[in-house]
Amino acid sequence: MDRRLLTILMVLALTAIVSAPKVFAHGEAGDEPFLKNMTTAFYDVSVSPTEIEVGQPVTVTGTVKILETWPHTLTPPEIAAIVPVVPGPVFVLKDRTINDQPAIGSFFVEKGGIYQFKMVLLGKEPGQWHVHPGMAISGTGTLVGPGEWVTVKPSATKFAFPVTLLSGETIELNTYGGQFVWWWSFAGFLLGMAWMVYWTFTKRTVTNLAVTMQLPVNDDGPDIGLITPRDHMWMNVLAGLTVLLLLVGWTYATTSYPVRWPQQTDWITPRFISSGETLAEARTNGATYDEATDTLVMKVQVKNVAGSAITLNRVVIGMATFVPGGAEEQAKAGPREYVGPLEVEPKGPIAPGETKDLTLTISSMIFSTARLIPLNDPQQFVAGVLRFENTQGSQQLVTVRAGVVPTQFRSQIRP
Ligand SMILES: [Cu+2]
Repeated sequence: MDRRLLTILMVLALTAIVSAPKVFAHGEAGDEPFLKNMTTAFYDVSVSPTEIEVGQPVTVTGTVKILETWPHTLTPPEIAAIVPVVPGPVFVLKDRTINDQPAIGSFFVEKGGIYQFKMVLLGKEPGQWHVHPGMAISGTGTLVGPGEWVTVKPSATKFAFPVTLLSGETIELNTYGGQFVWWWSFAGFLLGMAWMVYWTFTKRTVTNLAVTMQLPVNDDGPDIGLITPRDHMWMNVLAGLTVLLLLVGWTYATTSYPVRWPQQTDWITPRFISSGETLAEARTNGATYDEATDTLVMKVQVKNVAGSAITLNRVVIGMATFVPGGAEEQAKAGPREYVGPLEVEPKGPIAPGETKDLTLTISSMIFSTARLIPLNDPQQFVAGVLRFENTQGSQQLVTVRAGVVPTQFRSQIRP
């Protein structure tokens, strides 16, 4: 490659690295809106406490429902794991349950499934970290739930993560085998580097591609001194050292660890959690979205099929929860940045047997910060979960989907 071009590229790369501002989000805004609102709904999420010292626990609880509206363009959900979404290995995962069952690894999931999770994390690195629960779905990727800032303060006691093995021996998992893994990988790296440096700097293989490209595949190019018998000798030495490294590794593993076990997989099918006693039948009659004011208006026809009056107390869209009532009600619904107000018109409960046309108005910055509503997509849908409650306190989750018509784009508003 032209040296000047290479220099420019290097300078640009360095500038990008040095000048990049601290990144806070987890890329949730980057995902297409359908990937968030049509796939899952996270609700009742809690991350607490939000201030700890290194080594102390943070508990993440909540529920995620895989929606019946799962897009057919995505692989159907089959296997998933609930994971902490944090910036790098700044916490360790100590304990995790799904629907009250220990979930060491992944578990089987299905459309419509409801998964209550609990994760206990231990603070490992001091700092301010944004902690989200996420659902890593095989074939789709990680769908992120609402997050909360957690401050991890330095501690006088050193971070420890002891684990007792089947043999009864207790090891420190944070450092176990760390030195060996490092030096062993480094030995392999050195061999690779020796090979690369040999062919790049002393030969015309890479620096003179125009010449070497002219040669047929199995031509050593002896007349231009490209590959000599001496090179063959050194490459045989490198290959020999690689085989030796492998032999040493195998012998070391067999003699030092006579009892070995394959890595264990424990996939569970979590116990079924119902969407609740049937209280309501809901049908959407379209929605509009005003980007300039971040306002979603959804028309829903609700029929009360329960024996007592019902009310709508939550609308969950992707990682966001919208709640009727004031700040106090909102604070109970999840991490602050992902909870917004919900206005239901007409107000008041729906009597048994009554069918009411409701207008749900949600004005919230979350729509644009998390990019939840499609604005320019071939399929303009928004899906969400409506939660109804009757006077006895029974609740039902109803998944709805509505076509969204954008009424005003932000670019139309000129300052
Ligand atoms: Cu985040």
